[in-house]
Amino acid sequence: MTWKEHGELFQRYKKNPILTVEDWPYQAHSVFNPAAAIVDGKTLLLVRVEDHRGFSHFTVARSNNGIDGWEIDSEPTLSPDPVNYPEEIYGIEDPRITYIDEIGKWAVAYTAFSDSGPLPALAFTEDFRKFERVGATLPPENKDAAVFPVRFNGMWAMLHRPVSGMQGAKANIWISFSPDMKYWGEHEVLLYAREGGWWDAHKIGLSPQPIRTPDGWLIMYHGVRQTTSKASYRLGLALLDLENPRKVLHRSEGWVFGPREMYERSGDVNDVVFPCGWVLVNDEIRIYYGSADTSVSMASAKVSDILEYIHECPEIQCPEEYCRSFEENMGLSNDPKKGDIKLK
Ligand code: BMA
Repeated sequence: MTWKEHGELFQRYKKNPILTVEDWPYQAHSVFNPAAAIVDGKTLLLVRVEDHRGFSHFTVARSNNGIDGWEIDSEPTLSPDPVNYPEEIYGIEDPRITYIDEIGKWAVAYTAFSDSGPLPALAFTEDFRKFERVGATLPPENKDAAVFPVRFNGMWAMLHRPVSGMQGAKANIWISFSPDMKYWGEHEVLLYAREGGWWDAHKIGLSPQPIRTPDGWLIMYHGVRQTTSKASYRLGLALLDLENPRKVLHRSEGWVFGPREMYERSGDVNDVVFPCGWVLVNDEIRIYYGSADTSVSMASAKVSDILEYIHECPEIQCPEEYCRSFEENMGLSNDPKKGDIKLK
């Protein structure tokens, strides 16, 4: 059966979950939302581990085949350091890792849980043993950050998801730029949450780090559907222009993966699939995801299927549905042909 017939682009590994707290070499409550990369020929997961206070830290798990035989660090690999970085007082969460060739290091973007709410923070590492922190990159409330591996016109770029206190405001994915990965500016919305009945209405956020394909930057994002009884976290894709990542070329209409199995539907937080990392293995992309905020699972899709799929998704030219609320609320009109929002 092809992905077009069964409706989900990514296929679960049949022995999911691949890592649970029972596998952990020390006492913990849950293991989930891992970043992922291929390092020295092995699959490396930087796993979010929640302790019995409810605070999270990161621990590395390495495997030759990316499926089993995990070697897990015997103690936390990166712990919160609230003495030097007070924004980490309630822990560190949801890492995304990107190799930055120009500086020969991995950038680890993560959420620091401060006493004013979550915010994006950044650290670098060469070996996933020692880490140098940049610290907080943007103020709260903001999450789901990852950096691109290259500069655009001399500037580094980062995706992230600020949340506004304004009633009814949507939580959209933003892009920001920096000359040095420390000072971030030129903030603008990249991808809007949709409205009404859409699976990705009102709240979206980046999932794994952006990856470069010949056709553009592929990003995976989560959409949060709120119903009277629960929220469901599902996943969609978008393709950004290679030279100018501010430009969205294509975006999913339906989700490509969502909670279905028991280990995704029931856990610490029900109905959640939440990948923070993906890797390329031969001709497939594997996503490593937190299942129900409780365990780590894996799913994969062929690169050729992903590219075929994303090209069949609508071209995004600031379609009416994303701009309508601006138009109505702020006296703006849009010009969908040019992809512009213009003042009346
Ligand atoms: C998001 C993040 C994730 C979590 C998800 C579901 O806001 O905090 O860490 O997996 O909610 O609880």
